[in-house]
Amino acid sequence: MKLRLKMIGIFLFSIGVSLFLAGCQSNGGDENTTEKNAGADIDEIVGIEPGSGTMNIAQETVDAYNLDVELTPSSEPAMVTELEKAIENKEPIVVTLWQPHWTFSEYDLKFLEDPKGTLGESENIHTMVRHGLKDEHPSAYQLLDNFYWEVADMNAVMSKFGQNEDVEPREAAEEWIADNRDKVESWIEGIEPVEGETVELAYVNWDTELSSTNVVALVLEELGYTVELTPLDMGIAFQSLSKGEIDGMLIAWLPVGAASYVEQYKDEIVDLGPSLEGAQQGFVVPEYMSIDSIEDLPTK
Ligand code: PBE
Repeated sequence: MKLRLKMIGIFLFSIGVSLFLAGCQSNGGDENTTEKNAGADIDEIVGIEPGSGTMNIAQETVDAYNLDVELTPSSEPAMVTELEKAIENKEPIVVTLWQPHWTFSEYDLKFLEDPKGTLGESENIHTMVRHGLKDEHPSAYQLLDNFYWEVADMNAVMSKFGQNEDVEPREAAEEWIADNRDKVESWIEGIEPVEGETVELAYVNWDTELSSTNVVALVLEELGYTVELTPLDMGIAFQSLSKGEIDGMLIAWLPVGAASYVEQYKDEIVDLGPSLEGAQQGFVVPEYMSIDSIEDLPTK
């Protein structure tokens, strides 16, 4: 009787061991499959605000590569939250993102290669004003024309408030101005101060645009202007500028991001050229993902 129980015990034990080993093997197998088709479990690209340059070119990219993924509209903060959640759980995720952006210093991220170039290579952020601004507010026009800074400058402002909800973009811009007096002096040199004039700048609620727009607004205030800052969707901002309802904006990423809007409105707006060069947009993933190219994503 005792022996029999022992035999049954050993039998059950060995079944347990083989089940355990089988389990290990199938786990290993799954991992291999995941490695090979790392892009295959992606069925979504987390986007930002509909009507943004980013979403327009992201949709063109999904079409150009015939991707079998849903481009989900969202917002910059919601997209960043999704990215942070995925990173916390080491899950796969693809987002539309761009440089400069503070998330690149916070997390290990990479741009997926874009062999078709539909998301653009190097982008410049152009300043645009309405027709007539030069004559009606020459000092503001001159400052907007002179405003030029580097990726590192924008990053410095953006990281002060992007990572810290207690800091307002305006405060971050004030700090940057205090630390970069030389640059600011070079923009305002020779410009006549004004009294009692108001200018209105439109911006979109993105950290990059909040940075530049707040810096420029503060410098215009130094010159004596009252500055109204109006948050608008990108398409509405272009439309308003074309009608002369706003005076200027610092939101147009070119040659690719805002190209469709510029094409539509180019005759009704004045392009003052880049305020920043060497920006980039793309599909971005955490470094731990094994895919490297948009071509590794599932196609239809
Ligand atoms: N962005 C951020 C904007 C400009 C800045 C890249 C999302 C866009 O062009 O859509």
